[in-house]
Amino acid sequence: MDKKVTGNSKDEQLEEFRVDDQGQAMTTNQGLKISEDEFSLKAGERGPTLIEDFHFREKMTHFDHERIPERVVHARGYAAHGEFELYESASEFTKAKFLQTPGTKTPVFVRFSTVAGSRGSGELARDARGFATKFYTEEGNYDLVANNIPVFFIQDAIKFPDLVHALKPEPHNEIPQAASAHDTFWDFVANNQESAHMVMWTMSDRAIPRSFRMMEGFGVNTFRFINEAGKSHFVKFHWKPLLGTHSVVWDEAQKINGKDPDFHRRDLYDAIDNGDYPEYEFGVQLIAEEDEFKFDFDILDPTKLWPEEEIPVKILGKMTLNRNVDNVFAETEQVAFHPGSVVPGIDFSNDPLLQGRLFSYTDTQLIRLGGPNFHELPINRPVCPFHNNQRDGYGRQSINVGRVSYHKNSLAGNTPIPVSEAEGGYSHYQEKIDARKVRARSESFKDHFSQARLFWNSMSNPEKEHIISAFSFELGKCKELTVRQQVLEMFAKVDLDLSNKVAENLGLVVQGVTTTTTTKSSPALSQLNTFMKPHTRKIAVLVGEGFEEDLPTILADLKAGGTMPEIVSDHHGSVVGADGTLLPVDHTFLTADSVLFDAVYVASLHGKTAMFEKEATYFIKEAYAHFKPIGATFSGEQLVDNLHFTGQAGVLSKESGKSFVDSFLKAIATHRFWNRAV
Ligand code: HDD
Repeated sequence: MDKKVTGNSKDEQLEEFRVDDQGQAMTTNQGLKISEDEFSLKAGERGPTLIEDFHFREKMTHFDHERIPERVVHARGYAAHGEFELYESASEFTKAKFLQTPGTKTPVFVRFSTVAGSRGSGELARDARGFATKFYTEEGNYDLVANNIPVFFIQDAIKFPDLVHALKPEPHNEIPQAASAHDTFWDFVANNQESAHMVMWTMSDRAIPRSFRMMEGFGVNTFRFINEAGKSHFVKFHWKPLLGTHSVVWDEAQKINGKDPDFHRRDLYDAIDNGDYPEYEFGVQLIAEEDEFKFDFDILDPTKLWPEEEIPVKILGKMTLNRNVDNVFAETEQVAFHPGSVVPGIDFSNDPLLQGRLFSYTDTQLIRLGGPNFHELPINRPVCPFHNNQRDGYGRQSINVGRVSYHKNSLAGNTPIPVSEAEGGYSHYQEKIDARKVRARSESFKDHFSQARLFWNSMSNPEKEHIISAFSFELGKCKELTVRQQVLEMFAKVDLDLSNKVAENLGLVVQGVTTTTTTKSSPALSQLNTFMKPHTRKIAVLVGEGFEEDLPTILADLKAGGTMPEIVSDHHGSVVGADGTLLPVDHTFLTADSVLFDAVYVASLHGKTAMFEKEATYFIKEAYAHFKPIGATFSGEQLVDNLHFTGQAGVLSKESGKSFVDSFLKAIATHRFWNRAV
């Protein structure tokens, strides 16, 4: 077979492993053609199945072994292929080859995930999102294993099992699934106050993203860049989505989990399938080694972010996700990330969370993927050659020829052989360390509240209100009053007003707590300052029979503006316009719901059935309550008027034609109208 040439070295490599079964004769795994696949071999038509039925045995055994352990965290995930293109050389800071020459393209594979839930859980859980990227570079795989939140719950990896045990469903009844709203999680928070900053983020809109395509990614840990001259800079990694950072509201998130628990994966899959490729810029924050102690926080503390206004994010390139996987198990489930997979020019800091991560990831793959050869799975193979003396183990695929599997040797000319740094050999940064072995935490890690408050100070009013409701929801689900009280006292240290408002909702009182005083804020943290674009936003267009002849033009203009109008009506098939035009119906009120759309456009008052007005009214009311843009023209205006929504922020009903389209696109770009009277 000719080798596939796509210009993407990973795609070309994967092609060698793709199997198309269509049109082929069925065989056993031994290649034996099968003549019958519906009846097991029996002693007589009504008799018992015979053990000699090798086809039955093979088929059943394989099925019995289909499942592998899900990831201990980040079990629910979805992935896509793409490429990273460098805009600007980073050679001043790192010698990593894929970051040297502008225009260099590197194949990538990205897996997004929720953290707490099981593999089948709903995707709109209030949770951090994983954002793990494997760069298949010429120098080996580089993994940037990031989250959509820039800080972490704990400062030392030894506490990770405790955190995860507290967060996961409680062990005595395995409740609740994919939710932090329960006693053990909040008991952990109150008793491990280093979690304050990240909890502020998980209670914010960041924890309920609108789409994987609309969230930032943060490497969290502090790494090092090393340049050709051996100079080191501390570095934090960022992904910035070109569609901006957007979220849904909590009531909506909970409903989406019921209406479409696959909402985020469907969104990613469909966007790539439609050619609306998700794009993220890659940026770095850099601190020269000599500036390590110049900040009012410890730059190695993973519960601290580096404010972007103080340490700007330098944009180096762009990642585009342009290909869905062929097989979710083979690729998405079997991909194995590791923050320790680095290339020359990228090194580690002493961040104690990172140090522990460097152990955990390989260890977990050993049980999850069943042995030490997971690097040979097609999705995990580097695109560059790999040679060493590691041998054997379950599922070994390479056939290493020759008799030498040790170093040093003379029988194979002492190869494979380590090479010098000049020839690309990885050499660890020679940081000087003069210390005693201690089990301790640095004094400089002890301030848990200043940055939690900085985050709070940076929020707009609606974002603050969402945080207050999130705390009220989560603590309201805790059964233990002592847990609620301890958490209220803890967050009073962040902001008394926040804590008092939550306390009021819980019927409790907070007393005698001193709030941290920082007045600093970081505008980059508020989602109100993100990119606002209408692109790829889904509009539910409510249409009944006899629609006006201008409607198809309006829909075409909305599409040309980058949005995705979809027709919702009271029956499947088509709706018929006043002039006989047919519009194919995409969804009915039974199969769609306002929570699955970004905006609603009401184009008719009546449908074929009496249900139309009732269902459309419900649809509009819900979209309104979720602060979404609502457009209405023709007889649809009447429906919006009946609800007294006309004239409210983000409700457009007294315009028509092109001016309606322009205003509606602008409203869709605004995302939500928080100043609406509810
Ligand atoms: Fe982790 C998976 C991100 C701290 C141990 N982690 C995992 C994934 C992401 C992250 C995105 C999913 C990868 C995938 O899609 O396959 N983890 C983070 C970030 C952290 C972090 C940004 C904070 C800086 N993790 C962290 C600590 C430990 C782990 C402190 C343990 C010491 N993480 C794991 C793990 C997982 C994992 C148990 C589960 C599945 C896997 O590795 O492959 O090893």
